[in-house]
Amino acid sequence: ALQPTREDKFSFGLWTVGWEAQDQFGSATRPKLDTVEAVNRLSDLGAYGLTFHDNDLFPFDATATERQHEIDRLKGALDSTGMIVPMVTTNLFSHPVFKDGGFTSNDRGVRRFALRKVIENIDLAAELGAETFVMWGGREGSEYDSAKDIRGALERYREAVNLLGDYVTDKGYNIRFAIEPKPNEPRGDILLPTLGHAMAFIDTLERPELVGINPETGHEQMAGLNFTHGIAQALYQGKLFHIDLNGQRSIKFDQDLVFGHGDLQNAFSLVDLLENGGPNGGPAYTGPRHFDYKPSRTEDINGVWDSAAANMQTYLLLKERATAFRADPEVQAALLASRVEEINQPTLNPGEGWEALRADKASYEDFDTDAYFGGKGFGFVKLQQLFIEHLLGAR
Ligand code: GLT
Ligand code: MN
Ligand code: MN
Ligand code: MN
Repeated sequence: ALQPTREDKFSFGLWTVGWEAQDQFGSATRPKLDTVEAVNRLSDLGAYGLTFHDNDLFPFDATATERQHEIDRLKGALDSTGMIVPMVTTNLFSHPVFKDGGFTSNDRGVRRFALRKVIENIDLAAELGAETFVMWGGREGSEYDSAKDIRGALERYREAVNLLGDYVTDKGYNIRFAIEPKPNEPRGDILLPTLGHAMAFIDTLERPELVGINPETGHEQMAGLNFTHGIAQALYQGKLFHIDLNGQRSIKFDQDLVFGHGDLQNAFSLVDLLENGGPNGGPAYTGPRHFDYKPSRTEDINGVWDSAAANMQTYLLLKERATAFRADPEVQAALLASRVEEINQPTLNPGEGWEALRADKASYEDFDTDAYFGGKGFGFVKLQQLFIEHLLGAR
């Protein structure tokens, strides 16, 4: 069960294993990784999908012939391995032209260029059969409050996503969009900083059904938020179109560690939610389990493949532990004692409104609050310790 298979739907960004490990303070520690090699190795390790930005595959200034050559090489590798491309995205952040953003640059010419760059890449996404198009607006934002009219910028963001919705609809493409939030880095502050901001923004669009979110573990945790809670709300609102799994240890720069190498307890509750969290105990999410991590700068190419495998193995280990947690009779008794299931019982009786509630003396006048504040506890700590014991493999 710890050997990944295609059915596990594990996918990786070409920019993840392909990262040459240059950072703010130092140059690359690894050579360029060839696309065909990336596809072959990920396939051997048990992944089912590769995702990429246009400029992971071919350079920003590639000629039409060079671009096609790289696309053909990718297609060859996909054909020979059976790997697929579940998601494609566009790089609107590396080139200096995007220094003040793509869709929301103060420069209107840059905004029109960004839209065209995305449209060209949507055609490629459709050609490769990708069903999700991610939009991470890393450069959409500002360092200075005086430098950006935020309401104007959101209006331009909206204009851009609406146009792209028209485009896939008119072309008949089977593609949905997923906005990826991040609070900061590379901009001082990024627009749509959390998944909550992004979901509220999506509600304002002309085709909200075409747009969901692609939350990343570390990005929500950079904002001090509980990733499992956020994912649960995205599922609740039907907006979890894609997911970026990785590891982050507290509020600091974007670490992009291996999944589970950050907040392990939160990773465990997340896998439990994705795999066992449906209303009837079935999987709550059936899309790709996409890893967006960076193999640490200390690693050579062997370390790259070890870390790729570690993402998948950790996920499967947590899945196995989550199954054991749910099946344990002691856990079931603790859940019952903690009344976890009682939250799914409506607070009002069928057909009851405020008048009937007001007339119900048991709910207020006769409600024994002392029995609660002076009495029995909920037993959450005992339940959580069982969760920890399962996570540690002690049960
Ligand atoms: C970039 C970013 C990631 C996004 C990628 C998609 S690009 O590496 O840090 O979180 O998912 O654009
Ligand atoms: Mn990240
Ligand atoms: Mn990243
Ligand atoms: Mn990401």
